Amino acid sequence: MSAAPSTGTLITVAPTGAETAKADCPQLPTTLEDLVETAVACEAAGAGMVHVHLRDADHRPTLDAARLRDTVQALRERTDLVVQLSTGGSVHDPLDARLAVLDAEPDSCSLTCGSTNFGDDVFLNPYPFMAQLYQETQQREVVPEFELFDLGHVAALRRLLDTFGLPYGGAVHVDFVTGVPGGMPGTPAALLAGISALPPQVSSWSATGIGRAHLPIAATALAAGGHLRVGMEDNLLYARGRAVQHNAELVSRAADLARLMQRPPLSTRETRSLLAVKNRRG
Ligand code: KMH
Ligand code: ZN
Repeated sequence: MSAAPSTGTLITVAPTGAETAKADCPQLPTTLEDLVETAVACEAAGAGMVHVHLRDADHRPTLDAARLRDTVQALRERTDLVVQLSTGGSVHDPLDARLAVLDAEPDSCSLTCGSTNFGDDVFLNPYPFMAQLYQETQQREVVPEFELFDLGHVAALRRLLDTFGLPYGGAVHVDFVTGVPGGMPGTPAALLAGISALPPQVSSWSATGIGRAHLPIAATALAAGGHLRVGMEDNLLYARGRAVQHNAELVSRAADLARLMQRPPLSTRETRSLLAVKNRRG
């Protein structure tokens, strides 16, 4: 394993995602007001970073440039969270619109390290797209979070780092997204295989499990020295038969688990230092 186990836990909240319809889940935060309220509550509950997907006025996924900018600004004004914009968007978003997300000048952005079958769809990430996105993050001083949905993505991450060097800031943070139908399974064994394949440049890693993999993957990540991503992008059930009512519930539970494991949540200041994000707050 390349990354040294951390004494604290970065908790990333992914509150919305692009897959769940508002009609199916009225408590999903889809407006700017919802998102800011969610971010404030999740920061208070122990989150250090927010992974953001936007919705339009009809609650559908959007990469609208003005909305992205307004959202980054609002989250910076109302929270101290590291603001990470998704460049994955939805499976229907074109690659050029996904690259343009960086125009909103987030602290961090996601960068998925390969294509994945995604239910009945394909989440497309050809290597030239990844390479261009990565180099743009370096030029624009945005810290990428490398998203790994499959073991092959770990090999592509190694290729990116060996070819283009370290990200802006010098830290390499990756996030295992396990349990997507078509990606690596949401099992401890699969996560541990991914961790053991990480290239030596990786300085920290987190993990999330989709749906019922959420808790087992969180427990495994904590036990193995990693960080956590939670949120309604990944999991809509708090327990069997009990829907998540607010993302802060998932963050609170993750924070409790982290404290129980003697690895309390990192503050936003510690999170910025771990990820080596640029200070864009003046
Ligand atoms: N919505 C998925 C197709 C990311 O945010 O970068 C892609 C995704 C990954 O959620
Ligand atoms: Zn996402």
